Amino acid sequence: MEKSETVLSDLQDGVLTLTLNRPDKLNSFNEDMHLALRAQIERAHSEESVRALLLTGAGRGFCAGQDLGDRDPRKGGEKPDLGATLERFYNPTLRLIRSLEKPVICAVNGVAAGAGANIAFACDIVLAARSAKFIQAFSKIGLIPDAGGSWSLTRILGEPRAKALAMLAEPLPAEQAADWGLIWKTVDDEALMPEATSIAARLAAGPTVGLGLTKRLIQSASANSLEAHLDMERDCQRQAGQTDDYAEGVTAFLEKRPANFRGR
Ligand code: LHQ
Repeated sequence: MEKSETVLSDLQDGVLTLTLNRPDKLNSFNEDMHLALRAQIERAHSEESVRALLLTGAGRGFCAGQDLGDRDPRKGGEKPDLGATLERFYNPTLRLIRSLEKPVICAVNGVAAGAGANIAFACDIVLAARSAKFIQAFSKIGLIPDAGGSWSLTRILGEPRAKALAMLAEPLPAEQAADWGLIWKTVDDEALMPEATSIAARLAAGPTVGLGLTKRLIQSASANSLEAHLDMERDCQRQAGQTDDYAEGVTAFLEKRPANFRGR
């Protein structure tokens, strides 16, 4: 595996696997990890050879959000501008994940807290180890759920559950998160990476343009009227129908053989 210290990256068969790698700090974000993660997601945007992204964490945790040791209030000084931190680090990463028109799979290998949980919820297909848990830790330190959390929790769960999770900051077990539709599914701990890798490999061998357009449509659905959305489906289907992968998919069906998609 290629090493960039705080984020390990490995590109194989179209799957770019990114491993958050500050295990001693439960992969909490410092500036270096923010920048390394963003650079790798930008790479996924620009490199045609990347056809799926798989995000996970090293060690026993997935990600504990912001590194709280980075800005120790006991050291005094001016009060921090956390809005600037979001603008500079988290928000660009969230936008990059959501706008990447390739599947983003997240394998939550352990605790996901604060922004760590909400980055997971921004991914397309989220699997979690059965022992993992999600914590909206923000209220414990006087903050609001960021990294898109107050948006995604409310959209997915509705106000009652979103408010309770955010205000109480109680750990949500992975099984419960799956039952509530916050994630795709839980798997036995030892099966997490094999299963996530297999899903990522399957999607990386898929019709990338069609999958990307599917992501665009589903993410736009709740903000669109049905009228506007039907038009958008028409336009996306027009585009999908002009890909080589559509021709290959239909040909493979007619020839009763597996399709060999090229991602274009
Ligand atoms: C950590 C952290 C951590 C540093 C574990 N930082 N070291 C955006 C804008 C700007 C600023 C503020 O934040 C944000 C977004 C956010 O994400 S705010 C929310 C920040 N995250 C948290 O509040 C979670 C803090 N962590 C925890 O509550 C616990 O560590 C959890 C529940 C995640 C896990 O608990 P345990 O399994 O009991 O592990 P632990 O607490 O013993 O942690 C293991 C080590 O990791 C430990 O270090 P040590 O040297 O004592 O072994 C922790 O200090 C360190 N660590 N999270 N966020």
